[in-house]
Amino acid sequence: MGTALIYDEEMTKYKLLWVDPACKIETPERLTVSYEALVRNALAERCISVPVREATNSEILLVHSEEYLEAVKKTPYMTLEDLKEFTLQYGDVYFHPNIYHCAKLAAGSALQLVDCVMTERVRNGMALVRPPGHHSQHSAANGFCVFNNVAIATRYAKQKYGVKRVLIVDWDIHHGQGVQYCFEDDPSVLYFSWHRYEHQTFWPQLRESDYDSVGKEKGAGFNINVPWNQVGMESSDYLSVFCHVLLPVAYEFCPDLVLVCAGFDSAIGDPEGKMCATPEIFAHLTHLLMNLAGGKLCVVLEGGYNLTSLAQSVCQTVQTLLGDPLPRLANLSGPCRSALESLQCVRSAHRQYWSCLKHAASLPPADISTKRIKLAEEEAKTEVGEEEKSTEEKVWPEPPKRFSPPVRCASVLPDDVTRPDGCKRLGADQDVNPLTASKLKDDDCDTLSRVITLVEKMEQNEICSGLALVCDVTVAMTQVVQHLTPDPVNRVLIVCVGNGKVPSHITRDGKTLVVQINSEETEDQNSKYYIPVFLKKGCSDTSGFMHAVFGLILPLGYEYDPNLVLLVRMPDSGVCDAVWQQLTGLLQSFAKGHTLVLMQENEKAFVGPTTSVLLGDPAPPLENRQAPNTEDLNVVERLRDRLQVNWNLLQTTSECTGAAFQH
Ligand code: SS9
Ligand code: ZN
Repeated sequence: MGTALIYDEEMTKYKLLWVDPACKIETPERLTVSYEALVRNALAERCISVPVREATNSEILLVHSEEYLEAVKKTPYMTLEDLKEFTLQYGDVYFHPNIYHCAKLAAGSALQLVDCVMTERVRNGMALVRPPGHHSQHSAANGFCVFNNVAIATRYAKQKYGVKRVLIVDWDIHHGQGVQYCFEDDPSVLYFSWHRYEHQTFWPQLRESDYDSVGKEKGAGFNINVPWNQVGMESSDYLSVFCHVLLPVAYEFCPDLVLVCAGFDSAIGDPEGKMCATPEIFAHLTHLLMNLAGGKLCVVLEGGYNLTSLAQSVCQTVQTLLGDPLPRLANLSGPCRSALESLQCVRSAHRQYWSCLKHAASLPPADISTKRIKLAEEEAKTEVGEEEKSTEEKVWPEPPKRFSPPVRCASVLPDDVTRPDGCKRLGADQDVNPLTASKLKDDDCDTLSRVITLVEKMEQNEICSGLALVCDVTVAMTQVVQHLTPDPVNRVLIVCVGNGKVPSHITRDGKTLVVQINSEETEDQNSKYYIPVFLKKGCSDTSGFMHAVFGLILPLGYEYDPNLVLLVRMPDSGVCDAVWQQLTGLLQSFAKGHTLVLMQENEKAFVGPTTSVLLGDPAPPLENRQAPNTEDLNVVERLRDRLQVNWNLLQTTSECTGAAFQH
């Protein structure tokens, strides 16, 4: 199942015809540079090219009023003067004789994408469109947007395919207020947006873009706003919000379809956003959404006004949709103080709606709003100086080419286990380095030497990921760590699922990071590098387990930045298939996808589900939508409290005492 790419040159055929400094950044080149970069990087040819179509009147009317549609319909026949005047009734938008046609194609592109994904002709896809959509409203154009492409696609998916729950992730740097207004009272659509806000001083300067607009009536809790109150936010800030707000809530929501309002004005170099996250972050944001909704992910372009940054970000996104290994994100600093403040506010505003946030810190609302007003005043005073220093252009290195090893997944399996399709079996003789083999004197010698060979081939980038069935996972994990740790560049993240002792020469080597999810208490409780997560029902509790994945494993993994992930399935772990597959999929965020899965010989039944995920198939959705139990939530909370001094990405409040704050 492939990735759809929807693009048509026709959507480059309108532009600003008069002088308007607010609109001059929205140019036809935005689309041509994005598409040309996909062609140049041989990504376009790997996608399934899907033709555009016009959205019909009735499709546009799913979101917009008849009066508005009729008014826009007249624009192709207007004179320049009429167009200028028509434009004046709306904010930050321009009209052109061909924009109505393009707006119908942009909305139609989003619908084509939904059709392809829902009928399973493709797994996922991206639509490169102009004009964007997320600011446009029932009866108004706004912020370069004419029709609300993603909102129309959402209603269309619900109507045509009976989709029950849609998640909209708006990672554009502007608040998609048009999308918010459309679904404010609708609990079947979860709308998430982060946006430059600066205490309501940044466009569109709406009170309702703040964190306390959570949705209305039945839709309360289904609108999540993350205001950025400072510019210069980095990858760490974005990842914190994904780990500590969006992902836990999204998994609890359990969508049938995910749509992305994919604006890349949230990337470094953008003149509007003024943020500092490098284009590689979009590879990760995309990947983190790819295991929701069984992989049904439709990415629709919104903003992005630095042509270099835009093209690079589009490539990162599409390459991830295609399933290539992710780039490493080195030296993540942890979230800045202002980001933590926003995070804390959002989590506290939503704690009453989502059980995964039940234990989030609660702030007295009065206190927050006083702070908001006070900070807004300070902001206003410094505004002049701010404008002056921001004139220098940002520079950043071009994202390195993402390399796909010739073998995506290799296995070391006993002879009686059938090798899953697409997974290379590591042969006994020719592939094994004789030096390695001779070092091991064990009954399990042959298997273990093949495991080491697999690790070596991963180091040499000949193999991306691997799976081995061994007679003792603890022995195998020890061998792998001993093989790798002497080299100072190697950092191994071990994720242990289930009970059993991890040898202390691993947990105490001061280097290897071990996270173990278990139901038996272990003695070591105070180390930076050995993190036992004691859950009451152990790995068999889906919500508690996933809570630990988002709140601990993902942020720790990002900050640690391993070059190998060892995923160890302890005997009788009790973890269910879907949870195991989700974990396996999410761990591929790290170490360029170099994950080695170790399982006990008798767990043959899990070979198929594991390799399918290692080969890039999405994990099945977690249908069990029970609330995690209070004790487990507490355990994760306490661990975060203890560890956030060492690991900045675990922070969720700005009132932390121990850690040093960055930027
Ligand atoms: C110029 C103000 C431009 C409109 C931005 C619309 C972006 C749509 N400083 N405001 S993604
Ligand atoms: Zn934008």
